[in-house]
Amino acid sequence: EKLKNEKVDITLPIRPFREGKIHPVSQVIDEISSIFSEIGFSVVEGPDVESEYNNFTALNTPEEHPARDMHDTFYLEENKKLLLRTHTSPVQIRTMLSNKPPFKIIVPGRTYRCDSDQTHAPMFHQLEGIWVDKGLTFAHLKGTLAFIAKSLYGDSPIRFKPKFYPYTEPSVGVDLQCALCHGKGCSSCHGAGWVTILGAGMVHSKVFETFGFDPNTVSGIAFGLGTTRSPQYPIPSLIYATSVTVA
Ligand code: 2U9
Repeated sequence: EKLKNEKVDITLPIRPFREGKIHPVSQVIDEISSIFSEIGFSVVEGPDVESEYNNFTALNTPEEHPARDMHDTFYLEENKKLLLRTHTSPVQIRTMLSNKPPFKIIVPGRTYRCDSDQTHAPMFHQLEGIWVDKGLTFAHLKGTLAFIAKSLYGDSPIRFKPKFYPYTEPSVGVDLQCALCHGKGCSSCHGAGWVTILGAGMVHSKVFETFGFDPNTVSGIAFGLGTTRSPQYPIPSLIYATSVTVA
């Protein structure tokens, strides 16, 4: 009788609860990583706190280079030996230190610079990549970047322009024709008709020499893009992560 009277109805539906979801920045990184995996790149990660050797010296960035200025870099020690990485390139350095070519990797992650303002956060995300093997040429670089641009942005034309980075030579910037105005100029592209989407180049021979790799035998392509700053992504989660105002 007691059991019958004290029966508890456990079939009551639970109260609704808020579901979590993947952060838009992580979605962007996952989607770009999946595109790179189609052409054989694996994903590698590394620490946010780095040595000045991995962040600068090994990347052909001498002590007097402006990028080393206190204004750009969060140093963690008076002697400037430890810092918050200013780019994800130290992970490529770690890979070169512990592996022999060939390797083909992308490196997504947090990066830090102390030059923030209303449109630049002191912590932002980058995705860089490096492919080192025998016989890689500028054609491999152009082909890889054209494939990535097409996968991310569809059929908008791209153009290459000369650039300078201490760790690549020659270096290029890649522009995408503005997907909103098709090159006419609008508020999204600041009237230019084109938007820069990434930087890239052939790995500098001095970088190879640091690791004892013979630059006459191996060559490499390298590239970098900002995953939170790239405008005009057509894929849905990327639109969610960026906001574009149409003129
Ligand atoms: C090694 C050798 C070469 C990585 C590269 C870029 C060009 C580049 C920036 C674009 C916008 C990052 O998000 S951003 O601020 N990066 O343009 N990065 S080549 O080159 C390397 C890296 C490591 C050993």
